[in-house]
Amino acid sequence: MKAWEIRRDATGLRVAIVVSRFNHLITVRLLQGAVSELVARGADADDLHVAWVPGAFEIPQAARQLAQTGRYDAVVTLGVVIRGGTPHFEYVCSAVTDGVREIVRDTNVPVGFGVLTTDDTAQALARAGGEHGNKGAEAALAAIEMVHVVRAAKSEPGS
Ligand code: INI
Repeated sequence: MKAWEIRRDATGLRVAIVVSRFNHLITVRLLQGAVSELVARGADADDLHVAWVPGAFEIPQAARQLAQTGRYDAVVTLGVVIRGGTPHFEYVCSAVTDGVREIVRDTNVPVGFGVLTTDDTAQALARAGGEHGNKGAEAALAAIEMVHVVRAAKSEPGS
């Protein structure tokens, strides 16, 4: 058995980060987590380009546009959707998850998914640098790993 090496080095990577303003007190924490993770793993802060969008619903359009430019090794998407007791929650969640999945399928550019979908603000805060870690950092790390997986998969393991 041979396996491709797991790589988590962000040196030289150009990354677009799409972050929604809705629930911005929480999304800014996700952004801090994502940027810290990328820089800690070697990315140059000047190579991290941030696009703010109004809400989670708008994330896929901006992420697709950025992925299609060919200028970025990866895209990281960040948002917070909080259940408000209305069907709107389900629609926004479906739109953002389906939209991001389609970008990956259509462009093959790695997209880290850091969109929280929670019942309440406390759950979101716990996942934005609180007791359950930072989903923004996790999404950034997933994107870094996938850049290397996609590159490495062009050759056999160990080559
Ligand atoms: N957008 C979010 O990012 N989070 C939410 O919780 C949310 N809720 O609950 O409505 C939300 N709605 C706005 C939506 O994403 C669009 O920006 C809006 O509908 C305009 O197109």
